Amino acid sequence: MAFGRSSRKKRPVEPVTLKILVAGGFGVGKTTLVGAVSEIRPLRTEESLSEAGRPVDDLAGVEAKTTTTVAMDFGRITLREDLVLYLFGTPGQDRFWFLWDELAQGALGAVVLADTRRLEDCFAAVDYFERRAIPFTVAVNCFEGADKFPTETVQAALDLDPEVPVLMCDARDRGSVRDVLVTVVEDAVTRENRVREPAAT
Ligand SMILES: Nc1nc2c(ncn2[C@@H]2O[C@H](COP(=O)(O)OP(=O)(O)OP(=O)(O)O)[C@@H](O)[C@H]2O)c(=O)[nH]1
Ligand SMILES: [Mg+2]
Repeated sequence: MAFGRSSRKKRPVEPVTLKILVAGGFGVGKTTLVGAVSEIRPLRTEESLSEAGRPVDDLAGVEAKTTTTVAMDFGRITLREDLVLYLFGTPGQDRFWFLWDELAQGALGAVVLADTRRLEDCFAAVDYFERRAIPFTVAVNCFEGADKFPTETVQAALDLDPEVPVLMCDARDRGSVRDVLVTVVEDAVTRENRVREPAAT
């Protein structure tokens, strides 16, 4: 049987699948971000915020929030015909840190979502990825009413390596989140190539 060019063209492309983490502090919009872009109904593990959690779950700025992620969010987006991202949203609260190592296995890169009204909430996520050399991009989720800062200010406040991309986003907006994910993939791939092919001397 002959395999001409035309029959080869019709073969479906087997996409490359990449795992991306979505991290950041409590209530910064991780579940919202995964839900905004996922082409499958996102798997969520939301539980109601309880009276018992009130002293530790700081709702300043997200007073309308009624639930929190207790294990993970999961979603999928096809960036290109041959490139599919699996998104894993992490739980935001400190008491679920023990899940992170499991979630981080095999991740190409990560988004650290930040809210400028409480930037310190994402320090732990930034530290986590820096320590493990997992490439990450910082995406500032621009809530209404939050002061807008230039990316350089955010970069300095988080004491980031100048190569770490910082961009503004709206976690509810599909296009905006897509742009963030494209940046994460491009940055992670660039870094990986640099590690594999050190500059010739
Ligand atoms: N105004 C505004 N509200 C947002 C935005 N993103 C998320 N929210 C709201 O903020 C609250 C927190 O969003 P979540 O997506 O649950 O945050 P999370 O980071 O998953 O929270 P945890 O899993 O509990 O850490 C929800 O009430 C959202 O509707 C945004 O970009 N703008
Ligand atoms: Mg969540």
